[in-house]
Amino acid sequence: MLIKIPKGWEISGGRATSETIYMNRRNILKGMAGAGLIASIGSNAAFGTAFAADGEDPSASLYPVPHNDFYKVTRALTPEKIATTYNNFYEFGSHKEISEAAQALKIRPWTVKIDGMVEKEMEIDIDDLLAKMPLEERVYRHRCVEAWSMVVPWSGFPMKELVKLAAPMSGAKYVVMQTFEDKSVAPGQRQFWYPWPYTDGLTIEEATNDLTFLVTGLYGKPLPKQNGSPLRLAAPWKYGFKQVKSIVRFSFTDKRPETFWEKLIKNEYGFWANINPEVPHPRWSQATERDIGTGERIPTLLYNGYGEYVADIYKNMAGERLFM
Ligand SMILES: Nc1nc2c(c(=O)[nH]1)N[C@H]1C(S)=C(S)[C@@H](COP(=O)(O)O)O[C@H]1N2
Ligand SMILES: [Mo]
Repeated sequence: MLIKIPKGWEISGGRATSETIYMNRRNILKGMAGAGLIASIGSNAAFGTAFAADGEDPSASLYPVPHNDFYKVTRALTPEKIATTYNNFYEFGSHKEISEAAQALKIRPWTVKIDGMVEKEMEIDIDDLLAKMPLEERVYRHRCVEAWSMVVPWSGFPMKELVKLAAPMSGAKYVVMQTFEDKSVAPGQRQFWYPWPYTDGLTIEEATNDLTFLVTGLYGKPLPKQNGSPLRLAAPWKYGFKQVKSIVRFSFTDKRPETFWEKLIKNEYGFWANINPEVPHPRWSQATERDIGTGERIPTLLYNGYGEYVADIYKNMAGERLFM
């Protein structure tokens, strides 16, 4: 296997979390699961009462998770307060101040369905999934098509681990991610002109790239609801609208899906949506972006700075609308 030497984009390794704390918590859980003491983590109250205070996310005791220092970002981390109060989540309103409204979302019980072109369709409880997956922390850039961006420490696991679990058939080419649908908690879903539920997709090759991350936490804690709890995507070389929040379903298919944003405005938002400062949005430039932490305007990078990991995926795709 080719070992990649990290490039010079340095960060202070300041987010590194304690391996010791992590190991203790994980070992307790693994030991209990191994001994059959918890038949189904999270699908009953045992997990929550044993490890988390009332009202806390039952996955709280899993965090912090070990920091993966391989993916480095030179910019400063965005303050947690800003990353968790300036959000896009149209289910809760088509503006940035949805963090309070999003608290109406019920994140337990939460079941993730895996279906379509897979060996065996399945439904898996989120806490069972968390217990199976190798959780780690990664600092990634996050760039919205609206030309703002942030840098945050996500916790989660490589999407390729979920693809492995799903065991797609050899003919499957795409995986479609779908957000929950519940008008009673998400007032935005009563706005009938949006093509709910929110969906977006990746090719299997993209989904199994090392960079592609399924996020379960932020800043060393469970993911806040407004950021897409309990499970959202971070494929950081693509615009933010690809990063589906609060996922309830992964469907494998051989047909390229039409995504939420394509259904809504096809000439502005395409399937690939790779970041490129030289390809403007039809209504504005993508050359620069505003860092919502520092307020600075900075140059946008091709593939958001992740070209060394992902550019090869697209080398034989001339003719595809790769950048919007
Ligand atoms: N279900 C759902 N997922 C979504 C969105 C949304 O409105 N609904 N907005 C997307 C957009 S446009 C962006 S920029 C990111 C914002 O993620 P953040 O609020 O964690 O920064 O979520 C993406 N995922
Ligand atoms: Mo976005």
